[in-house]
Amino acid sequence: MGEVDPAFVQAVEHQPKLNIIEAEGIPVIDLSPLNSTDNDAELSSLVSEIGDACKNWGFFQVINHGVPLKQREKIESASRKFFALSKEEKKKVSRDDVNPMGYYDTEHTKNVRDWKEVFDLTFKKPTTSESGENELNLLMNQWPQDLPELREACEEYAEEMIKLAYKLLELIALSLGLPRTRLNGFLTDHGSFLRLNRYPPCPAPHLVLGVGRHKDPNSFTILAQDDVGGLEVKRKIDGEWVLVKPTPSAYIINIGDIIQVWSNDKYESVEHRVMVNVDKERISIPFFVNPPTSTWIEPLDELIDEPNPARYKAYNYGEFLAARARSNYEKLDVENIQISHYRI
Ligand SMILES: O=C(O)CCC(=O)C(=O)O
Repeated sequence: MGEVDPAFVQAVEHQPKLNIIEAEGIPVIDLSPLNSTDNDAELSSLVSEIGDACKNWGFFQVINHGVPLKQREKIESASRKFFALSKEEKKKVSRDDVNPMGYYDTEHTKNVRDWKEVFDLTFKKPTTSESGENELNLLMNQWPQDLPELREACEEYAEEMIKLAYKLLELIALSLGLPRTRLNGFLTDHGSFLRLNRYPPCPAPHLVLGVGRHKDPNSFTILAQDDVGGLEVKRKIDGEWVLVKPTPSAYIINIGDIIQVWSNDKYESVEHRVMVNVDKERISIPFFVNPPTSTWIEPLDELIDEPNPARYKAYNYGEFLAARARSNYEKLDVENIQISHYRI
């Protein structure tokens, strides 16, 4: 296998093993009970499956989720066409210091460059978001001129993702013993965003990662992956990296830092990373479900009491993201901010 630019090379302890363990155990949860309004027994068994998956894995897959296959095929095909454009065309819609939405191929995770290219999109109206240092960043989508189908596919898909996000948020609330709509207010005026990831073939997949090990800072993520595979999850019971086997048309859901804090550690955000392939490209499409950046994140009142006091101080989500963003685009010598910094 060939060599690669040292900027991409992981420290030896983080290099992926190519003899893969497949995580057959990652729960696959059927959401069809949500379609029958009057079957309480089925709903409560679904809620306990969700609770067990959140507690034991922090990851699960959902089937019969209600997202039309057509929308998924449309966005995947448009993504492939976008990434097939020349570098020059893609650079015309590059993100920059002012607007973090658009194309880029230099993201770093844990200060090592990721083997990937990315296109980020927001579904809020053109807006400004306050960063930690009270700078104003403009969030504005950029669309390649000659690929109108990309915009249509992304807009339709994002609508479906928001519907699915509410279903999942309600199930998670119920699984924590909360009223069904307890968390819904956090998605009003939400700052969720959609990412198109392409992991090109790589001559040295044993040295690099498509995305380095990380936990998601958001509430949860809804991920579509193609049939190539590469997503690995750090299994809670033994710390082994295990591959999430692609399940056609399923979505992979992972709990992020915000749910860990809201739930006061009842659920945990789990580390994951992406391996790349020597001869195949891989496409994945995460939808990051975010509350507005103005939200203060802290354990929910209902989940704290005397024997279980709050384990985190409140933090401002926009400031947290702004601190993270500084390390996403350049190699720094310090670890990026984590929720552990707010532990009481
Ligand atoms: O591509 C994947 O499977 C996961 C992507 C991911 O973790 C990310 O974009 O943060």
